[in-house]
Amino acid sequence: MIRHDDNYINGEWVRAGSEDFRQLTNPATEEVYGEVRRGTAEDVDRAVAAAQGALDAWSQTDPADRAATLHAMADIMERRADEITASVVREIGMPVTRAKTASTGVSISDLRHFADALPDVVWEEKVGDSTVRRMAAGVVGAIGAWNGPMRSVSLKVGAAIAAGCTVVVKPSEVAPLTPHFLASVAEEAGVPAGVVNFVNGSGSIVGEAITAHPGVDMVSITGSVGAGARVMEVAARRVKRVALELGGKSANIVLEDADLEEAVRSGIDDAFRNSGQACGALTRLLVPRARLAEAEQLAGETADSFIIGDPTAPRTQLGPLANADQYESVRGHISRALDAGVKLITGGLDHPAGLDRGYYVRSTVFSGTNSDRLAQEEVFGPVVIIIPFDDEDEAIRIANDSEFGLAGGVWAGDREHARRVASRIRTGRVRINGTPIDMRAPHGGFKLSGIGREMGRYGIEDYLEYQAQHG
Ligand code: TXE
Repeated sequence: MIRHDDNYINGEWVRAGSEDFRQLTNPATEEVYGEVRRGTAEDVDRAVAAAQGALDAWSQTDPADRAATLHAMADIMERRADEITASVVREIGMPVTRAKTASTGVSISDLRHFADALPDVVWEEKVGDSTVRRMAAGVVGAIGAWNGPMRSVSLKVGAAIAAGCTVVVKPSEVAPLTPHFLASVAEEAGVPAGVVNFVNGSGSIVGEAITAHPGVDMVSITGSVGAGARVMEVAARRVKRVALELGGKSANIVLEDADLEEAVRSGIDDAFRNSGQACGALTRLLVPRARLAEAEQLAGETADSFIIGDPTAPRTQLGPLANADQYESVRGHISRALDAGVKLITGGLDHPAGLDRGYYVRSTVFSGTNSDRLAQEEVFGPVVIIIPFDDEDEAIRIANDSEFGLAGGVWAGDREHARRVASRIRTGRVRINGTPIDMRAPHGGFKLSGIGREMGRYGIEDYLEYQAQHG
């Protein structure tokens, strides 16, 4: 059993203030393997005081020194990559081969991207006789999610400290252990006391205390729409800036002249990463009506080919869902779709063969319409719905007919055609013909998907204010 008692405040590991513990369950085995002591509002007070105390000195450091610190943190993470990966596998059931790259590897490269982007930030420019400066936004509250326990935190911490801000982090209470490696990495890299602080605990106590705290200037959260909206509401009382990285229901449009087979295979792959627990997953597959039957067959075959099982096994592509609540939630979505008569292509509610324990859900494909509930709500599991369209305008209309606006995909015979279509889709990013995401480009959403952008220079700029100096 792992027992984690401490918060990281002002450069020291200090016992959290409550006598309550959150138990941690391995989603692949359903065994309890650890517990974490919950923090309190008083812990938040101490962490915010530390962050306020460190702000002036840190914000005045040379960006080149901050870049060196970020590279030092990345070096340490690289050295400790195996233990960080093992932690995320145990904590949320992310398959190890994927966790190495999509969790640990990307978190390392994000830190390096922030360091490399610092020289591109225009810190000072002349407007007439005045000088316009970029300044750190102040003390940042950073609230993480369980689906990407390390990355949802490292993106915020990396960008914020690059900008010269200091941070109070609350990892998701569902997956708090993996993000703590970042605190220990910051400590080892010699990040000054108070620049990075971690407080464990629930959203309703620690999350609210951070958001409401008069000493916190800005709050950045990755999570559900409900939690994001609540943060915005509480932050509004003190007119704080917010960055909200929330959910998605992204469409992958496969146009008439695209390579249907490649598009469907790549699209299903995108949708099922992290067992579909990815905010930008392409979970609506839009295909020409004349090719619907072909697309259904291809999608079903691709979904069936996923190797599901033990996340510690290198071959595994689909692990369990991250926790019992998520398992129940995803099964609820599937069950409602079945009750509503949406056509099931493959998967469904049966437990995957040979897996007696663990929160496993079969890779599932439905075929329906965009007005099905399944096409409108974020499922956050390995579930895709195929939707036919009659022409390009209809495909664009369907893609935009969503409360969310996070991501999308367009497949066409030529790139320019795909780009024209992409420009009409109201989402924060669009993958064209399956091109991988460049992690230096911005990530974030329109509509219910949120406010602000993470990653690369754009991520840093979210944590900066302008100051005009006249004279
Ligand atoms: O996350 P919550 P949940 C979506 C996804 C998933 C659903 C529910 O659809 O099924 O949300 O997940 C903190 N003040 N995503 O309920 O509650 C909380 O402690 C301050 C999408 O497990 O939104 C945690 O640290 N903080 C997604 C974080 O918010 C509060 C990632 C997210 O928790 C708070 C996760 C409050 N009042 C879920 N209430 C994505 N965008 O990738 C909660 N929190």
